[in-house]
Amino acid sequence: MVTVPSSFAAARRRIVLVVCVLAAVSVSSCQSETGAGSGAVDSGALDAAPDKPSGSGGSASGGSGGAVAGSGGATPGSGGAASGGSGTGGAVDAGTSPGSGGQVGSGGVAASGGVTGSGGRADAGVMDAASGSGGAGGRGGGGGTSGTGGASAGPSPVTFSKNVRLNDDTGTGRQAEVAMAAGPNGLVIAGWMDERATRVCAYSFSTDGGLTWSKNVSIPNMTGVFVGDPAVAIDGGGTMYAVCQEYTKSDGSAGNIRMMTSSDRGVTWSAIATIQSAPDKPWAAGGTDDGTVFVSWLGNPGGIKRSLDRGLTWGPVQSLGNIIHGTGITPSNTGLVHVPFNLDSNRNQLRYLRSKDNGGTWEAPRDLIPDMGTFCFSCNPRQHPIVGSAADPTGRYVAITWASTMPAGQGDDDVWLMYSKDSGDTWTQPIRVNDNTSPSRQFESWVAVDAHGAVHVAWTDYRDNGQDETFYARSADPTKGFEKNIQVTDGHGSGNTDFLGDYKGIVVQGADVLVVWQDTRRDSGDIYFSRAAGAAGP
Ligand SMILES: [Ca+2]
Ligand SMILES: [Ca+2]
Repeated sequence: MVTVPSSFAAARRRIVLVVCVLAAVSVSSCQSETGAGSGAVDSGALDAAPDKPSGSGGSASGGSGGAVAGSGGATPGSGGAASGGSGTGGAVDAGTSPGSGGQVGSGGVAASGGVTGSGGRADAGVMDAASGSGGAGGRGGGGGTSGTGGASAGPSPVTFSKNVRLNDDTGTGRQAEVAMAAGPNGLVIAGWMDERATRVCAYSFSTDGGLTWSKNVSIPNMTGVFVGDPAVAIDGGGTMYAVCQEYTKSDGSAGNIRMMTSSDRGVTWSAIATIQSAPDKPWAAGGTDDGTVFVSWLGNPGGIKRSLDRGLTWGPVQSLGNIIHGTGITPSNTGLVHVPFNLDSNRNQLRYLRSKDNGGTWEAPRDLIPDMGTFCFSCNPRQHPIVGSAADPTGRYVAITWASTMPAGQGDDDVWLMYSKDSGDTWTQPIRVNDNTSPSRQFESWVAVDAHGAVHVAWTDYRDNGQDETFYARSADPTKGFEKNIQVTDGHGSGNTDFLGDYKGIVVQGADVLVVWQDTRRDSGDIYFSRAAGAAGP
């Protein structure tokens, strides 16, 4: 969505590409965080009755110990000590603040008995409002690698790496509006709007799954007024697509979608071409076939179209109706393509378009819910009706996310998710992802789905005194709730900022979860990346 450049006075020059500091991503061996409090949770803290309160907050250290033990395997060394996990329950009563919570700690619900080792993926951490006085404490064990007594693991641990800054400038210009895509053989690309000098769309890519990143490359403004709103994609053959909106009117009411591509893992890039006239905000997605790429844009009407030859030629435009912002595009390897978006924010329905032939033809659109809630256009920073989507590689398990104020929420922005297990035929109602217990803003959510159908969500979170932080949550099956929210950021910035870029990126690559976001810890905006190795594992 258009934002007026803040640094027009800067010299109008092509960005000189600066060498990127290729900071290695370090992965902590720690598997679970320890909650506040002192009373250790042993296996006895695993309680098959999810509605059992913890009483007066027997402040649990860890929720982790018990949670891990119950989640199918056992913590290394504890030898499957906790046989306690029932098939259904297992609340971790990790109360640090009696009466305030009712959160069930993550990892605390065992899919099957710990000692049997047959656990598989645990249904971890269902939020249970009936948990009564159980405290909010204890980051419940996200851990649970297989113990000595168990033959297989519980849920894969989630440990985010040290945050790495991707924009390689040394100044304090603002970077915002970040998107990310993953492809074959460790290929990842991130793109953002960059105001280090004259505003450009900037990109960095990785050929090793995010361990190291390239120097920044860019698409400058060439014939318009300014540029922004980058989008990125990688197709099944590994061609990278760097997309950028070039505005030809200063109010953002007209412009062109620009694109450059690389088919040699970023060694060389094509010339920058105009591929579509559009007023604002393109999105892009790589198809599973080499050379297949989708591009969408907002407007009245917005549209979507497909290329089968790396963007050289394009098929017909499928109209999307009046969309203000946000058209997630989710291809798959079975020909299913899912496209959910907010239609006409005055009427505010969640509209869903599906193709079963890889975007060759489209079914009649359906409205999944009639009201997506209230979007905080006037907030600082704003939340627009942006809709993210993702699916497992087959397109069967599909997730849609957005942030808005809904009647079932906290009275302010919350993160919502709808989930389908049948290729988009039927959907859950909106499920709240954020588990903070006092009202605060959670917004700018984005989603990934792994090969096992598990859902991974990232968003901006103001729960810690209104600071700008990024959080994450996982669920093996969102119909059973989400694991306890985890903070991705290892620093924080002021949340008192006028603009946080509207959206962010999260992708699954193999067994890893990759997250990219705008961060105000250093200046008015930088692009940071973190990686949770193995978090999308079986
Ligand atoms: Ca910056
Ligand atoms: Ca909230």
